[in-house]
Amino acid sequence: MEKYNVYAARLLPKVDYLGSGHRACQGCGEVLAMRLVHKALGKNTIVASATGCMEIISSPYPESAWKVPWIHVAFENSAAVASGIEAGYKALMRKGKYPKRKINFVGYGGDGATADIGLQWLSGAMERGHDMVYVCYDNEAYMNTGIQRSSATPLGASTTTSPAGKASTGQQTWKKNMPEIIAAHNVPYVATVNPSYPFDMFQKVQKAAATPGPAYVHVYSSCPTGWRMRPELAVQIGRLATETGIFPLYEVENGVYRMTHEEGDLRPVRDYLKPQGRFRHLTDDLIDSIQARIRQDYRKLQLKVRMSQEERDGDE
Ligand SMILES: Cc1ncc(C[n+]2csc(CCOP(=O)(O)OP(=O)(O)O)c2C)c(N)n1
Ligand SMILES: [Mg+2]
Repeated sequence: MEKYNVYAARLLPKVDYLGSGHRACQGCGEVLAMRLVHKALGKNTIVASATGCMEIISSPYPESAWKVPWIHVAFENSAAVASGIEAGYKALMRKGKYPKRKINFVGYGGDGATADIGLQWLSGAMERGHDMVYVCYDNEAYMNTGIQRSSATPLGASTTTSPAGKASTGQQTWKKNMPEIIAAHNVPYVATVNPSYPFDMFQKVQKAAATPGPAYVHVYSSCPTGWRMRPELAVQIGRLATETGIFPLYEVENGVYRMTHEEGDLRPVRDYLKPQGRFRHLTDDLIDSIQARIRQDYRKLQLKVRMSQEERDGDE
């Protein structure tokens, strides 16, 4: 496995807006991602956060790990609240009651909040064209309430509501493709990011914040507790997710697809599944069918990238 360059991390800003002392599990990939997101967003940021792991661990009353204005909202409505804050500030600035300045209005949700219960609120906020960023922290289940499956749980994963056993092989449905759903809203910017690729992530989050109008960022967020894996694997598992084609890194800018990290030959998905207890029960046949679908989805994405490239070349 390629070695992670620890020195490279020193090139990112030292300042943190999510303080230490929060209560995330040891080896939580999601909190690492959230910290990086805030390094990229900077000081002038207001966050509306859905109920979920990242809310629970950062704001147990009367404490807070936040150094930016941050509001805890319901499980489903962070996109609506963030869009309301944006609309309010815009009106105040227009009326001259607040100095004109760039503020990042941000909505946060887990995969359950985003792909399931909050999907229509998010769709509305994206469609109305608010100048905001929505960030989905995807740990592939309802983790803080006890590892229940969501529509973003991958096929075959064992969770407490899709348990593997004699009668079942775990999650029975294919993962919902949230970045594609938001890209279909024709918003100006959609990106997938992975904290195991911090510079790629940093640049995309900055781009999302600088984009006028709605932007969507989908964050790969490993979870040692729910995925039943060793906590020290957080960064390695993230690299494997991208190296196997399970979590490709790409962006869609005004409809134009671009890979931001190209893999030559994809690694076998088996390498990704093996270290995770949630996939321990999978048979060779099941792994083969997962492998086939991953390759198919990856090819479809490459095709979109190629078509974008051809359109661009044609325009020049
Ligand atoms: C309407 C409503 N239903 C259920 C809950 C209980 N609940 C809170 S968070 C959560 C799961 C969150 O899952 P996800 O969005 O994936 O975030 P994670 O905990 O995995 O970070 C549930 C079921 C709630 N707060 N409100
Ligand atoms: Mg989740």
